[in-house]
Amino acid sequence: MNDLNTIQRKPTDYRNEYKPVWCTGCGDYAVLKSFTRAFAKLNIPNERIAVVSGIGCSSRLPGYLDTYGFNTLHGRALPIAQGLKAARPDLTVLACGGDGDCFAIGTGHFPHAIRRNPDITYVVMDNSIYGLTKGQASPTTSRAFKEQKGLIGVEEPPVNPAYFAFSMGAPFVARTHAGNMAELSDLIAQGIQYPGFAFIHCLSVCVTYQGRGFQEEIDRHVHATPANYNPGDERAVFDLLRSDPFAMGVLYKKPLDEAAFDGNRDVPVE
Ligand SMILES: Cc1ncc(C[n+]2csc(CCOP(=O)(O)OP(=O)(O)O)c2C)c(N)n1
Ligand code: SF4
Repeated sequence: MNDLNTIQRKPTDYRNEYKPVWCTGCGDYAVLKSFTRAFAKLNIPNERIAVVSGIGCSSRLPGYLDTYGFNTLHGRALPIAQGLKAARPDLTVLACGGDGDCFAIGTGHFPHAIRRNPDITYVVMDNSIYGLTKGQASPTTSRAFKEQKGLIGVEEPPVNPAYFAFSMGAPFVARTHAGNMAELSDLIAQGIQYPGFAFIHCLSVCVTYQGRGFQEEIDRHVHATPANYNPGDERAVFDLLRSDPFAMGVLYKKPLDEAAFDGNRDVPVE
């Protein structure tokens, strides 16, 4: 009989028999694969993983995994993931969903989850649109996408997810895109290993309602962080996050030995 602790699991061991209903070419397929690659890389037993999502095309992801999963309510992935982690700290808990789920209806939960700093990895699949409900603008929709199919245009500038997370105090902030599965699976694995709230902003194309513009923008602009970039240097992180929405990789990683005082009006923790 095999010892469960010595079995080397493969990415496919984390998939169930259900075939995703996503449109052909949707970026979320690559995100699903990246989840399974990260789990296999860390060789986590399936029954030790729980993935909690909200509602949206991207939020279907837990339904395709052979792990615990919960496709909850729109915008409510984080409260439920936090409750689960509080009740079952032994589980590896991840949350996931879309930009609408995180930055529109669910946005009130995001800073408070960050403040509590649970050991949860949160992957937001940002297609800068509401996919499931057929192409309405979301808080991350760029004004440049005005002419794209399905969008009537927005007047407001988009939110900056990584900067938002960093400014609220998230200790681990990363960004990548679904076209780079090697980086995404590595970032998910790093997020799982980081002992606190890990936020991963993943640009993921909606081929049906976003048109070509989003993919072209990704192809044209994404690049790695500079070679001398130090994700532990908060001033450098601030400058990068304010100036460069296309730098990919680990953007901020709070050193684990750093005191808990974050410059707010609270007293430093001894
Ligand atoms: C309380 C509530 N309000 C609205 C909806 C309708 N709704 C379902 S998914 C969605 C937005 C989905 O966009 P996003 O979260 O970005 O995910 P995507 O489908 O793009 O992956 C909306 C508005 C809902 N299901 N529940
Ligand atoms: S509508 Fe867009 S986000 Fe939804 S499955 Fe299709 S391509 Fe993906």
